[in-house]
Amino acid sequence: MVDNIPEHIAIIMDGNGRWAEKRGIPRFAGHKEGVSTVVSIVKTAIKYKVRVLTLYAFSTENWKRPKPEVDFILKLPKEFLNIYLPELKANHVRIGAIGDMEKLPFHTREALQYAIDSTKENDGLQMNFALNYGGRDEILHAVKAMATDLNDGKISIDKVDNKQFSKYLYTTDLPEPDLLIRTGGEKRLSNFLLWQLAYTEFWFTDVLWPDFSEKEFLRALEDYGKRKRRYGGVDELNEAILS
Ligand code: V0D
Repeated sequence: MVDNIPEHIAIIMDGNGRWAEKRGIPRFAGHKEGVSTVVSIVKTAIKYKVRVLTLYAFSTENWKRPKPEVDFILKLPKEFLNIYLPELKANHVRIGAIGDMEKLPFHTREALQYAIDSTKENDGLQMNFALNYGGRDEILHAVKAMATDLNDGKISIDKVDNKQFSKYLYTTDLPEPDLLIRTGGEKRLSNFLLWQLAYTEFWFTDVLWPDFSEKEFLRALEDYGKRKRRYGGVDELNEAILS
């Protein structure tokens, strides 16, 4: 039994290249296999009534990879959507994106924009892809947008607080993640959702993303269900001891 299902799950889908290298096949084959994991994890998320899923698909640092690998990765959204968009729509999925879309190739943006537009009325799982996303860039982007509004007199400086500021982030209107999962063995944030993860529970696994199964996903959900979240306060037992 899995109870206390997180409302918003963020995932760093790491280990695709290494998965392929271990098999002596090209790295792009690992990315392709990673797409299958996305499909299976989305199905599981729908089954367990997760409200929001945010997947780290392409970071601002990923441009440093060899050009053929980057080109291949940036074709995946269109390929994915050509096959799965009808099924996602049938399941009421709403697609969103976070990151700086302007630097992405036209074919990537076009496929993504179509998916966003044609699912915007859906009320099922909100599925966000972080594309050309970097947490520090996101914060800078928000600061600049807010400074412009301050300058134009649209907001006043004494009304600026955490809530107000967070409206300028790419994640406007999204709840903060309850659970962050990172596959592939690394235990770091790699510039993902820096502001939004302030109170999020972290769960790490050595399993590489192409091998990340429903069973492993449920382990993360079960583990999360057992944790007590305090948001900087104390839990009831501690409160009783301290008083
Ligand atoms: C590569 C593992 C699906 C991570 C999964 C452009 C690395 C496979 C999408 C996708 C990627 C994005 C937007 C959308 C629909 C699907 C995707 C990228 C990488 C970065 F609307 N998989 N996938 N996007 N990989």
